[in-house]
Amino acid sequence: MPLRIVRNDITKMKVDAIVNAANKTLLGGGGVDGAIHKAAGMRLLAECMTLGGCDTGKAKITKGYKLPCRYVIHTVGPVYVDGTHGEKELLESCYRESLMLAKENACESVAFPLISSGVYGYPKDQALKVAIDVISDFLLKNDMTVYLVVFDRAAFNIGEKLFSDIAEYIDDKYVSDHIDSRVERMRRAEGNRTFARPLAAKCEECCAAPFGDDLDAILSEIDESFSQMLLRKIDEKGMTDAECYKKANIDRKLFSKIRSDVNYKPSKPTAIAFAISLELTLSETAELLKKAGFALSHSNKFDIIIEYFISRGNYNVFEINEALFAFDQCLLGA
Ligand code: AR6
Repeated sequence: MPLRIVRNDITKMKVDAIVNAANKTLLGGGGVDGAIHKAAGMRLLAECMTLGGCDTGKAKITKGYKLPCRYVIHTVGPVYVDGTHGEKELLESCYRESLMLAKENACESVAFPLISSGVYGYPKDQALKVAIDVISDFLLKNDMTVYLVVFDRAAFNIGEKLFSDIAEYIDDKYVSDHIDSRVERMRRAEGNRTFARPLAAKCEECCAAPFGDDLDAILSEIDESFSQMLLRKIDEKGMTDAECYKKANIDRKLFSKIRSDVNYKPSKPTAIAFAISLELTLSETAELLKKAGFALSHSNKFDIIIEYFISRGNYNVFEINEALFAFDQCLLGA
């Protein structure tokens, strides 16, 4: 089931559990911890007082009280020193332990803030990478919807190198696209002048042809549908259905709908998510998209970013979503 990156105040998330970036006392503090205690009310503090604190990298669970979630999972992130004090392992452990607690308590949805990335000073891009790595690994084996809640856009910054590479790629494609479209416009104008009459004459010829029976014959040879091609590719790649939809960041219900409806028409991000999950080449991706009536073009950033990742053989849907989010595009998956 999917990982979604959203911009929100975590205290407003209607999920089974939200995760709190707490300190070892579990008795409240500033940042997201302060916001959660304030929104949950004094009874949360009262329950926290019974827990006896929590070690760094570990997690404990309480009720949600006045919050719109059932539970709050309190975890204590590492204070970032210089990256050589086991910070990464401890931060990974926060996500893992919180997810395990959520699972043990039958949570179907859980929302995380970017733990340690505020007062505790963990560099935000690295904190985000740790979060995405651990959560996506967990989601490959477990059914849960996980939200990574990013408070403000400034807090969300993908690795500088990746960002500038993509920005450059977009620029290049825009430039070539603009040149192409100018050439195309001229060619069309030229073509219209040269071929206006002969084309009209030809049209009369075809329009005069009877096509009643032919149309039936043509329709009976209708091509493989999106759903059929998707299922065929899953088999060819030796994947199970579950492996495919989890890797695509698509939820099981949507996949079942696609599987059971041979004429299902997915949204473009869903179709692309499957192409990424199946690790299709650019031309195979084009073929799959065509089945759903779509194409990748150079006239929008979304398509160019997708092309950027596929052409580099990077099929990590979570990294792609990270980039799409940073460029203000809609995300892949359901
Ligand atoms: N919703 C979502 N994210 C938020 C919210 C919110 N309402 N408020 C802040 N953030 P921090 P830490 C983001 O400092 O670094 C506390 O005093 C924020 O932008 O809350 O783990 C505890 O008691 C940042 O990206 O947690 C500890 O002493 C992220 O949440 C200490 O801070 C985490 O920032 C823990 O520090």
